[in-house]
Amino acid sequence: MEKKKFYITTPIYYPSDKLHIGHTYCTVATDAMARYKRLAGYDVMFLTGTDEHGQKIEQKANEAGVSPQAFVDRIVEGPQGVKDLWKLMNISNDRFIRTTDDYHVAAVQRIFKKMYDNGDIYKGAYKGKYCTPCESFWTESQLVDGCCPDCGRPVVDAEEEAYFFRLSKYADRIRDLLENTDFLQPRSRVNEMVKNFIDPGLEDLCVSRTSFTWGIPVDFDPGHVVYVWVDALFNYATAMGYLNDKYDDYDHYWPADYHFVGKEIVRFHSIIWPAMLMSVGEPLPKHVFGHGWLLLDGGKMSKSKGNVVDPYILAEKFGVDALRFFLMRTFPFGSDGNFSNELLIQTINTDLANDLGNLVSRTTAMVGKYFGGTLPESCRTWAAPESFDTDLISMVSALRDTYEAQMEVCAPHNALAEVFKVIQRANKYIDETAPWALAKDMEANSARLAHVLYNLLEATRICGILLIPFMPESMEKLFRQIGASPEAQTWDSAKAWGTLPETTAVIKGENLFPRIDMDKALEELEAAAEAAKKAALPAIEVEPQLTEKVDFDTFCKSDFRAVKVKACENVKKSEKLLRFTLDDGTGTDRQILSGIAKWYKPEDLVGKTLVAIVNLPPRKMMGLESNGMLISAVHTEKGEEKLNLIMVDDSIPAGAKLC
Ligand code: ME8
Repeated sequence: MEKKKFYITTPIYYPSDKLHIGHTYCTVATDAMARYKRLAGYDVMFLTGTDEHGQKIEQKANEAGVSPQAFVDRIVEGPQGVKDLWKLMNISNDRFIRTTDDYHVAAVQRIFKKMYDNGDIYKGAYKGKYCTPCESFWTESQLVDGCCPDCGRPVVDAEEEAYFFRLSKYADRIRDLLENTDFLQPRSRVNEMVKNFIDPGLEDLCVSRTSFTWGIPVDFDPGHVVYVWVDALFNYATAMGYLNDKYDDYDHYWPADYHFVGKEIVRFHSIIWPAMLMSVGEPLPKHVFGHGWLLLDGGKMSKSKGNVVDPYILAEKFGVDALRFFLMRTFPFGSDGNFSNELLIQTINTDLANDLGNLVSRTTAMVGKYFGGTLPESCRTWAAPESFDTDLISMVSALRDTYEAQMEVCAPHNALAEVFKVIQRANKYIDETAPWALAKDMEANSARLAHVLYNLLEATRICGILLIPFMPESMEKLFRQIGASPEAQTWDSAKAWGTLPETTAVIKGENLFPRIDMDKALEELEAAAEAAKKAALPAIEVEPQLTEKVDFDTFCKSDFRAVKVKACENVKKSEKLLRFTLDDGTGTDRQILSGIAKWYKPEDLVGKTLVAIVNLPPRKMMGLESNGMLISAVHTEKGEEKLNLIMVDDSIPAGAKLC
């Protein structure tokens, strides 16, 4: 029988900065869903990629002094770039699209022309408000307190010749789609869209720009580039081969089953995207799911606020699977959730170390200890089951269905909650059956003990299968430990209690999820975040040069001389000051105080020839008089201030004038 297809996408990410845990959240959710569908036997297409055009990228590239293409190449393909992060997070995407890929560029030009030819795109003049960071146009009525309704930043007036898309023409059909179908999920997002955008009246959308060049050129009107959202949204179709020859899966996979997107881009996906598809006469995606945000201290994570969380640090410290699991287990998928390191560690300790880890290690240890790793034949059944036997078996046997029901409504957090209810039940079963007590009289109890342990292995196996989409690598290890062959890891076998052969060899392996010392881990995370922040700082920074001119005569009034250090000591009660006794060539010692104790030991400076300005008025510091100033070179290295005294050749006599 031909497999049913399932096509799912993440948003394509802006490669304007390194991605953070918020981006990882959406991609891990999509990955878990894709893996679940593959497990359940679907022919899955999972697409992700990068959205590389637009003014924001152009500006960032200019700031970095590189071309926009070189700029995005580094963030997409470079170390700790987008592709690298998805590899780290074990993301199983089948395809990756970059909107700078030639085939996509050519297809978008064809799409734009198609909408122009059918009269849905026309030329007009754009007057309105533009949010540069969001690359979004807004009408006056959409602004919130005069600022961008998405990001809250100020908008600017913009006016230019531009192409428009007849979004208004599709208002009724979009309203119908939102209100009368399950296209947009969760349902609460429908009300937001209708109230905020449809009810006030949909206006035509400006879909070309002339004020910058980093975009897909409108090929029939040079000077215009296609609005980045038109370019970006069509990625979902071009990556399957729509209007291009690069791929030929469009007829097979389109329409997409799910677009997973963050809540702030639901507007683009549930209004503009279906309207444009209606315009080009293509079927609409079946569902758009608008998930919530991971918040940090109650606010959105963003690079500009400097409050982003680095997935590399967390994955290295706790393991990729633990991180994936935490993201999906903790936050209801449609709502916002507050991220914290404490919550992450707590979840790992409670669910993974305590509940799942203990179940696996206790069960495998007991099979090893009491039966040398292999249970005897006929352990599968027991003639007179106790109520807790039937309770466990019926709960585990029903698990796949309850799990599936939750996954089908995009509630991975609930699906995981169902699995963990069973894991907790299985741990309780260990207490109820007390295998260690049975083991005291093996002659009498060996068959019963073997049955109890078989039940525990089966419960573990079935929970393990349903956890594959969330923690694929750890479940491989788990299956090895409980001796589950590939046939005992399938979706079908998750509903078939008793699949594990009775004489399977169980291996007590490494602890799958070691317990984490909260205080120690928090401290280490803080240090790692600090180090990462430092590493991101520029290697060398020097103060910008002054542009204000000083006239030559004024400059010449400063008297710079070579001076030799006769003595140098720390000033009492001062951490900063050194007191220098200097030979300045006049025959009288000169005293200068200098705030450089952080960088030099006094004894190292004796005998050196330095440069001082000697005609400054005297200054008192810590009760001592300073006559002049020593000249140093200063710069910043990785955010740390560095200072080097200017030392000159010792053959230069004391008092020599520098000019
Ligand atoms: O929006 N919590 O790209 P993007 C949860 N290029 N999700 C978050 C998040 C957080 N703290 N921060 C970001 C774009 N995201 C467009 C998409 S699709 C045709 C074009 C999510 O890199 C965000 O909600 O700014 C969005 O869904 C995704 O990351 C990409 O954001």
